[in-house]
Amino acid sequence: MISEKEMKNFYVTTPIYYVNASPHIGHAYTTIVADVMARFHRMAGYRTYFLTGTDEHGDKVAEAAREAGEAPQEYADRISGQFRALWPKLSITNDYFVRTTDPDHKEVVRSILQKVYDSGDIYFGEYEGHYCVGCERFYRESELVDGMCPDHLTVPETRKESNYFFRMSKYQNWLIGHIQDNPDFIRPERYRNEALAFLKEPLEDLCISRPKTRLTWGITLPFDEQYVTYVWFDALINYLTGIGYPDSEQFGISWPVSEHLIAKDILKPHGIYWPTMLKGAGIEPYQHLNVHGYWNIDQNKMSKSRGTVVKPLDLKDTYGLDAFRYFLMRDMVFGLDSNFSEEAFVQRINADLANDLGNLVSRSLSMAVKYCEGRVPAAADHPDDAPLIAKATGLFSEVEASFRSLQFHKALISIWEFINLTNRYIVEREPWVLAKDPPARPRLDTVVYNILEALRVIAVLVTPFMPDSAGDILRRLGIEDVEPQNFSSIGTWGGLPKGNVITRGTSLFPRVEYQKPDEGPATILTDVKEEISFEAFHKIDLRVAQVIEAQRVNKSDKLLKLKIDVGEERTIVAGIGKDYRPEDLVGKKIAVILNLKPVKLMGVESHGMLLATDTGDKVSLVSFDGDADVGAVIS
Ligand code: ME8
Repeated sequence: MISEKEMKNFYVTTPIYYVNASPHIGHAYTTIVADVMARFHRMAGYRTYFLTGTDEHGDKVAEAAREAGEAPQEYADRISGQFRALWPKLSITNDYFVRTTDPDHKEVVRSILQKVYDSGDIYFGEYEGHYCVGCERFYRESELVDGMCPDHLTVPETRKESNYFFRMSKYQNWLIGHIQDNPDFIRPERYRNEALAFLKEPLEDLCISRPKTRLTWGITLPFDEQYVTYVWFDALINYLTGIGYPDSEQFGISWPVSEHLIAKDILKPHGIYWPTMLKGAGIEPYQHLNVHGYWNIDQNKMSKSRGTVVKPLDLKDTYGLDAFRYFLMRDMVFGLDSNFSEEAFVQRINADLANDLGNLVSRSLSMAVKYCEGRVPAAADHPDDAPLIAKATGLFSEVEASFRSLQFHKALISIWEFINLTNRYIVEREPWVLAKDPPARPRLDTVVYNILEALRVIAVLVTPFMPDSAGDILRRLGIEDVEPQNFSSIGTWGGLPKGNVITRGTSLFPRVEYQKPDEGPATILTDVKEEISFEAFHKIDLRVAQVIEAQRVNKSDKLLKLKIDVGEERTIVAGIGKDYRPEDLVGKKIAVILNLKPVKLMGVESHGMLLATDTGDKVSLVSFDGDADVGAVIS
């Protein structure tokens, strides 16, 4: 048995979001990354704690409440409620939701302020400077761009105030040393360098109060009733409150392994203020600050006035939650900015989910039903299967290494390489040929077993990213317990029990068609074909072609390689080899789709697809009445 001390722990946090605006894709991204990390660690046997919440005090929130005509608390309750209600809809599995207006949080903030005050690191002083209301902070002259706040592009107010200050400057050298001694304290490296660049300038003390004459919406200082706490000194402490600081068991377990997730906008408070605050309060620094880039919309910053704020629920409702989670994790390289476009999103769904994974699921399950009476067959060792099994057994470590370096997109690339390897395994082993040869029965069983087991390995590894679809695949494989923490055979081969009942089910990821915003919502195609517009049909480049050459594809009795004339020469690969002999095809006029994305079949690239019926027993080519012109459009 593993002792308490040996138990692996994991603690992940998101920023607590301001309640001055409703949740958008940026908030969804950070929270989904945290969720994927939390789920992965639970699956890998870590005792995991995941914290998110809302930041509710300060000028910005007070102003937003005023604009909405509500009292600050009432307003904060309402918007905080929107965040809290959103997360379960995105399958977020946070353990706790912290609010800075919670009484226990206020208590912790006051106790830390008192502690730092008693130690002499908080003093009373006067300050005059450029204050940006949007950022809730003073700016140095050198930080302004043309006299304006670099973030809000507004001219800051000049403010003079008597306030309380935290001696941040005292900890400058300590912080530089800590960042240098712990190269991954702030990561990726570009943000570590950015933090070190801030620290090249002398660090000023941090103003940590606001006089109540100007702002009352905040936590009253424990040592002066006339002041409230500066919102950042209040907000950062949520990471301690959320795990029951100071004396809960959870705090002892989680704090030493804390992983903060933020975007680059709040690097300074997290990379500079927070570690020095912790040092001042006599608390160990967090373990890692993980900083990601920004989602831009059509190459621009999201903007309410331009109407480019992307709402997570809109995307989820149109395309499905797992597709949305997959896209965010696959298309952003953690640390760099990424551009969101709905068109790119649709392309990803169709290529990676509908085509690669969706097809694998439906082919594999169909074969089990058709050839093995709907049960997982028995397998035997065969040397030809070694590459598939080797990739499968190494896959968990590959994915884990990508998680460790925050390269989530790479984790997905590794899994997709395995999906493609499995798809190739099916094409090359040709179970449909084995099925026609009774002595090959044991080999057919092994091939089908391997395909189903590969699918199990894939489903387990995509669980953190796409929990609903992964659970669905596992259940179709007859695995009932789909709770990640109960997965026992991660990184091993052969975990799928022989005899499990297989359920075919419906298409997991239907293809989706992108329609420009003025054409109405995107259409999700299902197995039952829906109506399409005339314009959509016209996007298909359907032509008359003439076969110039035809030959069999090596090692396949089904695939033929055809050279065709459509006004230009093309090569296509077609699965008609059982019903048509190559020599009978030369000179024939056939119907082809020209604008299909090229695919490689048994090593031969196909630039188009011919039209034929396929009943399972017989393939029959579409032909023409009379003499059709080569290259003519079919409409
Ligand atoms: O800063 N792309 O709250 P906030 C990616 N309350 N992520 C984005 C994003 C974008 N375009 N826009 C926002 C605050 N985010 C403070 C935090 S923590 C103690 C206090 C995400 O509501 C990203 O995580 O402005 C960013 O850091 C955060 O939302 C800022 O949220």
